[in-house]
Amino acid sequence: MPTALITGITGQDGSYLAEFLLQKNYTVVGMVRRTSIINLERLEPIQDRISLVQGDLLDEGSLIGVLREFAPDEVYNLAAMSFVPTSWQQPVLTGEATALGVTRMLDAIRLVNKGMRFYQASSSEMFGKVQEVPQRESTPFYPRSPYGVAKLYGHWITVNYRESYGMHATSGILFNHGSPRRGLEFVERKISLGVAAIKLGQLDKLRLGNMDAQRDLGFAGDYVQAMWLMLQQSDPQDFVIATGSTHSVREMCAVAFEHAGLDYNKYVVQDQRFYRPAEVDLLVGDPAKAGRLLGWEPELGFKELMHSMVDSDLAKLQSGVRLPDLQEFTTVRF
Ligand code: NAP
Ligand code: G4F
Repeated sequence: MPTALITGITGQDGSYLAEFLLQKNYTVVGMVRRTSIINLERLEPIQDRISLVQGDLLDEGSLIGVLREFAPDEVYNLAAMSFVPTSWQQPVLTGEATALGVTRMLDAIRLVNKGMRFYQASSSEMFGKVQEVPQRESTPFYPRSPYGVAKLYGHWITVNYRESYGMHATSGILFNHGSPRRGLEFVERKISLGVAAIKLGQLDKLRLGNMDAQRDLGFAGDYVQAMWLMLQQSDPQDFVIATGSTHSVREMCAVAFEHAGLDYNKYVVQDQRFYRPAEVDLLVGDPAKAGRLLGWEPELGFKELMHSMVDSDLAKLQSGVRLPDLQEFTTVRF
């Protein structure tokens, strides 16, 4: 059976992709970076069925070592500094991991075995100040954050290695996707956890930034299937993966609070600290090419996703799962 290497396996998408590939009988190898606390929460149910190996996108030698040892057929590069606000605070680190990290991995593949298939986790953040609505594969890019700029570098270096070396290197331009496993700092999870905490009397107010921003938001479990489909094509190409509809942060709040029987107007406070130096106002993708060539379409809708996240956070808080101190959660600049 084929072997897949996943970088970023400890993240949201990495955990869903690992589960998906195990169902397809892959041997799954996950690359994890060294941390002072082991961070395998999202992998708990499958930990005994995958191999984990240390490596870091900042260190090309470690990538070459992992590729030599496990000889994967497919490499899914999901690792990145993925949180947009942090990219203004740490622009150089963001460039090292999210941009140059892609070159390090592509070059490691070129050196070890350029027959390995490569997936790059590109992002709708690259469209930034959008030049066309909806955004499709041919839409010009205009990134609005150091993160978006770094992802754009990763995108073009993937195209370049494909064209320079004939590698099966593919870039998936994925629009926002969440799940109950989403990092706490991303807006839809901040909202679902905030709703659960307010409902249970553990929090008074939810502090947010720009509630007019609009995002095309799907379910991570649906999106990892598209990654795999891209690597099964004989002809490597780039694809937009999106739902085709968009929702404001305000709408996310309305749907999530309403699901818990609450009116968001009473609890949400707009706080300047959560506004960004440059905003991406509107993202909405056109997934027609993915539908046509990959046969991919999203299954879980926006409301169902928000509801499942609220339900999951309610269950977690009720079962006493220790989440970060809720006071800090509302004031730290996520
Ligand atoms: P995530 O939950 O933040 O996971 C990021 C992963 O990258 C974590 O496993 C993290 O490891 C790892 N990582 C960070 N720096 C690393 C380094 N230097 N070396 C090795 N590993 C490193 O992100 P996600 O939501 O799953 O997203 C997966 C990928 O898709 C990311 O590249 C993201 O930028 C991109 N993307 C996401 C979305 C979305 O809406 N979710 C949309 C478009 C594109 P630790 O656990 O050690 O921190
Ligand atoms: O949830 P966000 O932080 O996600 P953002 O910036 O769209 O980035 C996510 O999606 C990208 C794909 O387009 C990925 F590449 C990236 O890795 C990440 O997964 O913010 C969404 C929107 C923004 O417009 C932000 O200004 O929500 C707005 N927002 C309003 N209040 C907030 C908040 N965002 C956060 N994180 N926290 C707030 O309190």
